[in-house]
Amino acid sequence: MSNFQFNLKSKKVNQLCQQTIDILETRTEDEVKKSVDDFQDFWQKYQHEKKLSIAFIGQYNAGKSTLIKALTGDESVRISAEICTDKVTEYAWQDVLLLDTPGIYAGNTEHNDITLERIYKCDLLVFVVPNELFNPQGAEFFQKVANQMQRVGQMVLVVNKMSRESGSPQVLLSTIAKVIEPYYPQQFYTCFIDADSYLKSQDPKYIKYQQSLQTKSNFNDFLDSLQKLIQKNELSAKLV
Ligand SMILES: Nc1nc2c(ncn2[C@@H]2O[C@H](COP(=O)(O)OP(=O)(O)O)[C@@H](O)[C@H]2O)c(=O)[nH]1
Ligand SMILES: [Mg+2]
Repeated sequence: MSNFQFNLKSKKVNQLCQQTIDILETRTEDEVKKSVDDFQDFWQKYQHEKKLSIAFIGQYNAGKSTLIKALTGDESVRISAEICTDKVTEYAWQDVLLLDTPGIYAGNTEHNDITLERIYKCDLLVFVVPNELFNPQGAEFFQKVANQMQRVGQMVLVVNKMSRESGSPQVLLSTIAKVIEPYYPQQFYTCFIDADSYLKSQDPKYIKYQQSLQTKSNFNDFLDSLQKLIQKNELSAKLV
């Protein structure tokens, strides 16, 4: 079922529920009143729970956690050059729920499956690769998410660590295009950033360099990509 059909169906269900409630609310029998109250309790909670969720996925060590920390400013986000967690962790960012995943790495099929299961339920995805781009597991994982899970149009591709020796985005884009065939980098709002520079720009210790760190981070491009993706998917995302 396409998202569009899903939206229409969901709208119709909402309308039917409201009509039924309107009729039932005119009834005075205790049993009916209780059912209406129960339903309204449930409905309120359900509406409250409906939050947009975005999973950060990709290779481990690509900078997924750094990116989440840069977005949320949450000090509890763990960053490490080692594999530091095999769990999916949730962080609140405004009205959005961010999921930090351990990332995909070789010889870890069980945890990779856990990650896959969690991201199935997420509205949108941010796929992070480092400036060296995809390793073989990363490329395979990307294809799995785009192809098998059909998440094209719901995913941003972020190339992180651009402050390192990286080559120009133009050159990187042509390499990316080969890996993600038959798709194009533009379909993934591909952006080139340095999350670590943005994180530093938020640190009072580096206040003197705040502006230059922010420029170097190119973080606004990532925010733009994310904003476009949220706007494009807003209705369907909230209904999932
Ligand atoms: N130079 C540079 N290093 C980064 C950047 N982002 C993350 N790192 C470093 O890469 C390592 C892994 O980062 P982390 O966010 O834990 O990666 P994750 O495994 O994808 O969550 C850490 O040592 C970070 O400090 C970046 O934008 N630039
Ligand atoms: Mg991490």
